[in-house]
Amino acid sequence: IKIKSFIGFFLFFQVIFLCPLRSQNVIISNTSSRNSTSLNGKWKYVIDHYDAGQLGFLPIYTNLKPKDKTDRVEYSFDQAESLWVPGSWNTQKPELFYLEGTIWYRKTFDQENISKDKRYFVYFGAANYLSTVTFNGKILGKHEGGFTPFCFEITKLIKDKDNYLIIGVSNTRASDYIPGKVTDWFNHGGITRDVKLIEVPTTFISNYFLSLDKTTLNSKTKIIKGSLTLNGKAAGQKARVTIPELKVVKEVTIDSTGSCKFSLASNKLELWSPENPKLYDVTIESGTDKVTDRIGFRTIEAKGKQILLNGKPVFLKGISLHDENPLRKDRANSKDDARLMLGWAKELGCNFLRLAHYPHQENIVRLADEMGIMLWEELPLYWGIDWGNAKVLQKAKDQYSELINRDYNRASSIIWSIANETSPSPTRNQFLISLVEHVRGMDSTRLLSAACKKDQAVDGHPDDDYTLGDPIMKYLDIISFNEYLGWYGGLPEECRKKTYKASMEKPVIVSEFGGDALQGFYGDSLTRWSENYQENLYKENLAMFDRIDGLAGLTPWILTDFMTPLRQLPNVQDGWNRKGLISEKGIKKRAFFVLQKYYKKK
Ligand code: GCB
Repeated sequence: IKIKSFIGFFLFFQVIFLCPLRSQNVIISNTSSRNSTSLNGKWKYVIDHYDAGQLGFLPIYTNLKPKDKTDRVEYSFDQAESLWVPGSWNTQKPELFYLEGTIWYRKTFDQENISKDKRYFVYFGAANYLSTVTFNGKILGKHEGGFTPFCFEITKLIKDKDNYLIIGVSNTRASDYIPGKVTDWFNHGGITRDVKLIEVPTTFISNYFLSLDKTTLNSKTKIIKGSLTLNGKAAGQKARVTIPELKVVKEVTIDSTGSCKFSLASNKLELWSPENPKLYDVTIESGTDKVTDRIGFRTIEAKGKQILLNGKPVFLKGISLHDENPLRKDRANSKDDARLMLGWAKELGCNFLRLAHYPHQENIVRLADEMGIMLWEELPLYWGIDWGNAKVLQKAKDQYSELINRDYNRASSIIWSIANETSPSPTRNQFLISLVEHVRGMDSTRLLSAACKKDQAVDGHPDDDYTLGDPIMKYLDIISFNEYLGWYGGLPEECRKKTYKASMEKPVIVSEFGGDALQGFYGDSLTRWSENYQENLYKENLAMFDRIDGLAGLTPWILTDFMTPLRQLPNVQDGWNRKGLISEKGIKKRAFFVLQKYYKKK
């Protein structure tokens, strides 16, 4: 009997946990303008090394406590230690540094004035990678993907006292995940971005998309096209969109699908650009709900070999970066972190950033809007993706939808990149073409690209004249490629005899180049790992890329040194990729000034 009941218990939890509980399909965009309570701070945690909770062996999420002295409960949140949220767990305790597994987090809270006319949601800016979200002992669902936001409704479960939100987060790597098993960045685990309790009316503004109609770019009267979606009983409900500075007020009626489209006209619209990052206060109201935002309007196009911002050619003076604050050795998760990175990029002379290799925190995208820095955003479709797996394709589409829903209204974000360094093959091409269709179907206000791989010969490049011809480029607006001549093959002086040309009439971005240098280590220009080598590599590479016909921008690899278990050369790397132009202590290397000078002249 005992065995039977154990098996029954086990199967019950297996069913609950292994069935593909997907996250609720609810979108609440622009959460900073919502009525919310921060759930950041200290959370109690229980480590689950064998994934017993995720698999259903141990019902950790029920938050059990022994009822009396005879009772057996094999975990305890009450006696557990705490972790800060947001923040990856790795650098908070030495024993968690390389942990790849599951941690269950618990936050308890009281909620006064619960109203019957409101709905309540728990919102996570991001948790890496697989999350099982539970509230007051009930499983709400799972979310997969380490870098995009998700939320779950708790309206029927919330109480005025002793609520407990328990989330199991696993950062275990797997080949059918995005990213796959091997990356060149640190696998920061846990709840890495803000957590909020959001209160909205029963019918609320879920999301809205506003953009400049590009056909009116050269007209005196410019048109802003928009759409807006409500969640709840919305059909027939009125909504109002206001841009006070433009004296624009529009009343609309929500249709039976819960959405509506509209257009706004203005003779006075100033366009957003790096020189004039003009943002307008926009208010959207419906019923008792009201959301305010600051939105810029611009167009971005690829014409021939040029990228046109608001109809004028623009050269993208960029740099790549990870969403990590090297000084704090954690995922970036605040406005301060964003300010630090964008401050360095500005100092370098950048008007453009590649947010590699996954969606970065929303704060940096919003700050880029304010500061006038254009952005390339991407998903971790990186080395080793299981291209033939239809489920993986669906995951990629879901992650892209979450990202577009979050950032559609950000004028700074001008490029969606669909992959990094992936080798052409029929299954990979098919996967990416399908993703292109998905992304274009949701958003026609940005350009598409992919950081393509340029196959490297181990001993340098046999061909001096190289044609960029990845078949996926046909489906994209911009041709981008990563090139490590002088680092992974050849010495920097080889750059002098190389040429690159695109196989299509499209603008070209060099999406990566670079080499490692240990800050403070000097040698001559041939001494590997020295600042001098990196400095020379930058000079030679920049001169080489300058010869590309149609060069429209560069995002060298990378703004700062970053954590990665892949790089362990003692006394040089020690767990850091050293291709940064700035060290993990915040000190600039020589190559920083080479690029700064180059951008000054451009
Ligand atoms: C690349 C990858 C990037 C790596 C870099 C390197 O091509 O896209 O993620 O960190 O090379 O340093 O090797």
